[in-house]
Amino acid sequence: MTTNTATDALLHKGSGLQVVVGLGQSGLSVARYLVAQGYQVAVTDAQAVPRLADQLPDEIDIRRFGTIDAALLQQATRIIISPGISLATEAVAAARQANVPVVSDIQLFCDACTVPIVAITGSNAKSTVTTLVGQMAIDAGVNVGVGGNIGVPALTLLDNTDMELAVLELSSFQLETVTDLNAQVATVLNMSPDHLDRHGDMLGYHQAKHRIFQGAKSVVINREDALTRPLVADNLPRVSTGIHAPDENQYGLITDSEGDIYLARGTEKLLSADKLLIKGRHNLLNAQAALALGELAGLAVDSMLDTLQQFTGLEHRCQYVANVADIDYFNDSKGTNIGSTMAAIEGLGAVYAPKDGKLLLILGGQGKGQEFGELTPFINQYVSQLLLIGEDSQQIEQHLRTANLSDDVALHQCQSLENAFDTIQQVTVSSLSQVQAVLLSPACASFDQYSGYAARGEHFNQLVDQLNLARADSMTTG
Ligand code: UMA
Ligand code: ADP
Repeated sequence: MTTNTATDALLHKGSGLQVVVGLGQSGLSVARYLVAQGYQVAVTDAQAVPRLADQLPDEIDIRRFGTIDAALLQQATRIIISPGISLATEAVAAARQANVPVVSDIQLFCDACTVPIVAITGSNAKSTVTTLVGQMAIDAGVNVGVGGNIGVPALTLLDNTDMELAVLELSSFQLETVTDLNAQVATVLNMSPDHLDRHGDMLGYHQAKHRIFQGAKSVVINREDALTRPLVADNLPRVSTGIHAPDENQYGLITDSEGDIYLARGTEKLLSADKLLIKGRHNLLNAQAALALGELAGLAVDSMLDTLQQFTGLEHRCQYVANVADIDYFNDSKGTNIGSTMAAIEGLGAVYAPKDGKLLLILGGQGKGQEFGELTPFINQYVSQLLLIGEDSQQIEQHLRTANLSDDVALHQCQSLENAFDTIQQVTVSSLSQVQAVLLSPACASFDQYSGYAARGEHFNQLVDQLNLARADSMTTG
């Protein structure tokens, strides 16, 4: 791959000061990239001692830490903002007001990238689908770079000069300052409320996500979610996904007379759903999205179907942990908004309901301005025990009760996961609870109690292990 912004390190000398705001993973990648391009670069971060400061290139001598330096931002020719920093931050808003352009690392990436881009956003399933498409490309023999919100800063993909395809997971934060991403294929997988504390309302969130379609050459849409359709560019090649039987040129599900479900394209059955290792209706949609994106990026169908049959899913996403005392434990710590938690309750609830089983659901953390009442119908149908944790647990209870939480659902305020496990032991003693599965799917961010969803999920797994050991001990001593 060649890059548009080429190798001459002197090229951009004298073109003004580039100010990198936020020195996390993406800020560091931007600073390194811009220095290599020959720009004059300054960095500012609200932390007094940002963790990555000692990894900055020596050429950067303007380093303003401890507060985002408003005066520095006013001197910038261009600001490159990190996704975790809101455009409403006072110093940033003032610079925008003064007409200083503000872009993200993703803008720099797409300006420089000369290979086709598969661009993936959505409220949920981004990492799952991004990983799948990346794996499909590898298995098809394509030299692919996978990055973006998934944890690999996009600009670092440019280090691979042999890259033939870039697959990007993009968050609304990364997209809100992007113009003309020019993806080969772009998708919004699904839309449900998230990050409303940052975007103000659903409209702001929707507008940010839909910037992914700017300049796209083709699109993948979800037929059952109107909010995933681009509002403009109706003439672009598009392939759709959905849970119903597909028309020509669409992906969908066909159920045969035996009740067996198949992934299908048009009238052609591609693969029995039983052959997938990832379970639940939402994962059938994810598989279709990956096939549709891969098709529009030029990958061969047979190879993609092979990949699908090998894919075991990602950790902390409806991950089966263990069976303890006849109860299955599932870690869905990555369920950080109500859309993902609905999918988890519905997907797993439908597995246990035919056996008269109910779920014990652990919910709560930082609520991010969501309306939790929307979960109530799913909880009333599939959950018998509801355990609330985290800083917004009282507010969550209030939302659920206002939305007519059933009296058949026993609600416990537990504050922490440790307390929740004490409660689990008390309430599951009686078979009257009907609990056959414990599901951690918090619908909330974890930052009130953990460094991130992975730490929360690992803590859950650890508590399940302890429970298992305690039970094994009591069986030997008893
Ligand atoms: N900072 C400030 N002021 C603020 C907020 C942050 O100065 O108001 C500074 C912090 O002190 C820190 C730096 O900014 O030094 C952190 O920047 P960042 O929060 O943008 O984090 P990065 O390390 O650059 O990681 C970002 C994404 N983080 C966020 O969007 C919050 C990562 O997504 C992404 O993987 C990475 O870039 C590489 O592209 C994480 C995420 O949580 C996984 N994403 C959200 C999600 O998935 O829901 C959107
Ligand atoms: P993201 O990167 O968008 O957060 P992940 O693949 O990490 O997506 O999954 C996040 C959460 O969403 C997990 O709890 C997962 O079980 C759930 N999930 C996965 N696919 C879907 C889907 N199609 N619809 C709703 N929720 C989903």
